[in-house]
Amino acid sequence: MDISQLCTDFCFKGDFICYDIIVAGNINSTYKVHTEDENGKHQYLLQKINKNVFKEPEKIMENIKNVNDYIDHRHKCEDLFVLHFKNSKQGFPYVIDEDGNFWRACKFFDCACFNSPSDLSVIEEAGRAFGQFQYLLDGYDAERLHVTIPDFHNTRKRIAKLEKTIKYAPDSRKSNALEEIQYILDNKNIGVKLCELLDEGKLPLRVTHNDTKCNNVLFNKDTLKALAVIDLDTVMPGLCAYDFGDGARSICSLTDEDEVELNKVGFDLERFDRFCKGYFKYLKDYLTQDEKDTLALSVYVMTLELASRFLQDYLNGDVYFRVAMKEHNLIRARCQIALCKDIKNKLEIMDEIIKKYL
Ligand code: GN1
Ligand code: MG
Repeated sequence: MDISQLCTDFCFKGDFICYDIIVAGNINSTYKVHTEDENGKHQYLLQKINKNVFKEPEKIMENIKNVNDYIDHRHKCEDLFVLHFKNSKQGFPYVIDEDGNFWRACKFFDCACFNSPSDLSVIEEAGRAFGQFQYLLDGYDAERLHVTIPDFHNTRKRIAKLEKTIKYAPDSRKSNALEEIQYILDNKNIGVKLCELLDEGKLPLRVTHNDTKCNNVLFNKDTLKALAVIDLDTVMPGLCAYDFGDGARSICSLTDEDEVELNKVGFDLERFDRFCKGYFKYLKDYLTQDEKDTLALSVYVMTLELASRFLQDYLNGDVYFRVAMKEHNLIRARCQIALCKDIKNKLEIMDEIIKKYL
């Protein structure tokens, strides 16, 4: 990894000084790069795209550019900006290094970012940002988007993939995960509900973000206002339920995604109330009744889907999500399953809260 060469390739101001690894995200690798020239110090963000996950990184960059331009030009808005990537010396929004890795770069913004915030105004802002992002993409022609990961939120296929993996997974891993496997199989009928409604033509396909984790919102460090929605790698045609459900899963969870002490894991209704307040600020008159009716359910479905993805990766030898400790994917799956159980008990109250804001 020749960071200094990448600085030249992306025409960063100044000479390369050093870099820090930014520990965020489970897929791509991110670095903060420091350079210096006669005018002072500069900071940039460099990111290596995970080619195992994104087979055609050029297509992601094309999607991001088009979506950013759409938001910029059609809907100039003051309270949400988009993050533009820099062009390389050759005029591409990426650089391919000598090992064939894809890199992208942008200016470094000194922002705040949260995994599981407890501050209710931060939660409302995170909801507002993702809801507004959805709203701003209204009218964007989904046909113009590359599908960067096919069937990304096809929960039925995700669970089918898990079932296939169970068949050939090593006994050493399978025996550690029997309860978790059972939970997902027992709840498969609920997991496939969004797929069924989509098949029946009841839900409109929209352009969605598809990875509405709390840490994909950047906040102003002082005011704690949401500034930008980032990580547009998975912007694709999708259901409104994907973004709402995954956002609530992540933002209203009492713990990080890999909490080991399962008694601490839970879904917080006070946070959910504020998340909804923010989320629906721009979407009140936009969603169809059928969409509205799926929202509480979507929180459960997206949590179950992620549990099955973590579990599948554990059984498959940890080849997709980056792991930082032994059995990390199993720990994550257990945590998401504990969250599922809590969400299931709260679905009716969640529906009431949703109705209050819609
Ligand atoms: C991955 O890398 P990150 O944290 O943005 C994953 C999401 C998961 C998430 C769970 C492309 O997102 O789908 O919800 O981990 N992204 C991809 O933490 O698979
Ligand atoms: Mg992501």
